[in-house]
Amino acid sequence: MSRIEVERKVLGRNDLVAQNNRRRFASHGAYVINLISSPGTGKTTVLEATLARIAERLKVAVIEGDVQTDNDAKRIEATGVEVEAIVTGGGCHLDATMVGKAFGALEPRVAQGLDLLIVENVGNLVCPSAYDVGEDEKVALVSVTEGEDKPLKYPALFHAASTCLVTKIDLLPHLDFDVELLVSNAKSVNPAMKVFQLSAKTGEGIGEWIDYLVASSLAPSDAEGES
Ligand SMILES: Nc1nc2c(ncn2[C@@H]2O[C@H](COP(=O)(O)OP(=O)(O)O)[C@@H](O)[C@H]2O)c(=O)[nH]1
Ligand SMILES: [Mg+2]
Repeated sequence: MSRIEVERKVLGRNDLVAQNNRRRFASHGAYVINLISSPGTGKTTVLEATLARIAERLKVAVIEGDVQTDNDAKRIEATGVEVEAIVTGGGCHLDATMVGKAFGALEPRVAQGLDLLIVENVGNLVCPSAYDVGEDEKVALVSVTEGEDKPLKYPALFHAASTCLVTKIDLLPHLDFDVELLVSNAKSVNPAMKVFQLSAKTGEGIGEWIDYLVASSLAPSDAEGES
């Protein structure tokens, strides 16, 4: 069997588990997002800023993926939100089986209901984009220090994601960075991409992102019954 055939088979198996996850998430009525970016883009910091503002409006839980250490899970635990860690031990992405197992551990703690499940993927712009974990949407994050060309260099992620967060905009005055060029590059790869520009540090732009998350989480789910 060629390498491509093996990869196709693995992804096919992953998709079956992801559909099972999707049914389980839907049975709780949870909207599920999968955060994907390079290491250091600000996923955990955006998550902390989001949880601090959203926890009163939504029942929310988090699955934290990391290659090594449960440092990020500890940061989320400190916010008081239910969290389960996945340490991949070197693996460059989360797959549907890992997320299903972590959700199994979370399930008894979210029995009172769950509006929103947030998955923080392993920091990597390539591998996580190929793996469906049963999410409703992938959210790509790119910070203003990473270069305007990232959507063009990593199109698979910007095809797979339907929302893009441009992070760390508080740094713009110190940088020679063209946000409009980044946004137009993201939209050239995926014309339907929703884009939010924000700073987890100052809170600028976080409100629009939160309003979007609340509306998505409280909208009636259409995931159940999908094949
Ligand atoms: N200036 C600034 N720094 C940020 C912001 N968000 C995150 N950072 C910093 O970026 C670094 C990486 O953040 P982290 O959330 O751990 O990134 P992750 O690896 O994507 O989860 C940390 O030093 C954060 O303090 C922001 O909005 N503005
Ligand atoms: Mg992190």
